[in-house]
Amino acid sequence: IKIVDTFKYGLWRGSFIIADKMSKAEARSKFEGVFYELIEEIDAVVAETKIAQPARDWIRENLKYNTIGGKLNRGLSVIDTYKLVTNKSELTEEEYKKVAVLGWTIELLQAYFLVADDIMDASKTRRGQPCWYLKPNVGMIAINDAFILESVLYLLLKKYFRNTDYYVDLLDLYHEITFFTELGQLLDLITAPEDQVDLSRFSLDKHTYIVTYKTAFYSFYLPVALALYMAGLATKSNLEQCKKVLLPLGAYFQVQDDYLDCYGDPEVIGKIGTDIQDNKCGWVINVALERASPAQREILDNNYGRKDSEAEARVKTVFKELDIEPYYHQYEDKVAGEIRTLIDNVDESEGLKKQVFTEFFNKIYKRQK
Ligand code: DMA
Ligand code: MG
Ligand code: MG
Ligand code: MG
Repeated sequence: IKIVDTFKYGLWRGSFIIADKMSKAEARSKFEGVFYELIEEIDAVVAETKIAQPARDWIRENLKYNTIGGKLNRGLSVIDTYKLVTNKSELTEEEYKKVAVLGWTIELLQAYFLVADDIMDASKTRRGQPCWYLKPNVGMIAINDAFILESVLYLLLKKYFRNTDYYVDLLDLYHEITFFTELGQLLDLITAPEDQVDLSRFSLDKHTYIVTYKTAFYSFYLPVALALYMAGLATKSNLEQCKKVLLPLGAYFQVQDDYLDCYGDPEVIGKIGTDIQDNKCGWVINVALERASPAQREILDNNYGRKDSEAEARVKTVFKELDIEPYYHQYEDKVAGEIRTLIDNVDESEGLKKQVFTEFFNKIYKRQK
């Protein structure tokens, strides 16, 4: 009897897991479907300018190549958060489209940052394909293409939110978060000069500033804040509480990104790591610096930040000796505990839900890509 029960339970649980996966895949493809509609809507606006057809085609290609193909964590979180805080499991078509558009505006912001980031980081691949700026006919036109991706986001905000009472709040939020991301990128870049390796400039404090500004604000705070504005729940207290949880969560996400840059499988993460050769003030090197002996420190000083794969391999050998990998797994558990405490302390009295944060956390905990 026990065996039969276990079997039945297994089947029941198994089908539950499959159903959950299917609904996630469905949610994703429904969201992706909206983007194909948006490409047509954007093209119609571009056409009004009477620009030549090749430019229209170029913009469509830019939109497709750079906006689609990612994990969609940010965009989907806007929809998930909106449904949670409004207590609606189903949305009308019109409401769904609107919140999905809001989700796509973050994906466009992300596309804009990534096209530029890949040029600045001299990256080779992104989402399993060559970086846009490396495409034979693109090159530095990619800089203008990045600007266009950003402009398109405002075009969509205008089309869908111009008549709402929170339109100005959305614009303000976008401008502020974009500026913060640029500040993070600035510190990331000037802490990693190409020809002057000076590891004494690095520190975990500096790293925390970089990752909070370049990643956490736009990837974690922004999706939830957007959903709260649309739900009419963007009170001062709710927004402050979001920051308290989502900035550390986003910093953790960028620590994972730094770790995966060195230890992830390029086939899985869709990009080839560049941080060691780029002299980046990432999480891995900062931990290594805290643990290195004088001899190991000398190897790091002489090999970090060189555009040379043998030097990169020597750096990785020191990382291996320093047991960075097992330390990272301990660190993940420690951060998970801290974030759970932050979530437990969230005050739900103004309509915010702890579940918004637990879902976001579950999306990224122990991620491999
Ligand atoms: C990226 O940091 C931050 C922004 C704002 C794009 P990164 O260079 O580590 O990202 P990636 O590893 O994806 O190139
Ligand atoms: Mg990069
Ligand atoms: Mg970068
Ligand atoms: Mg990275």
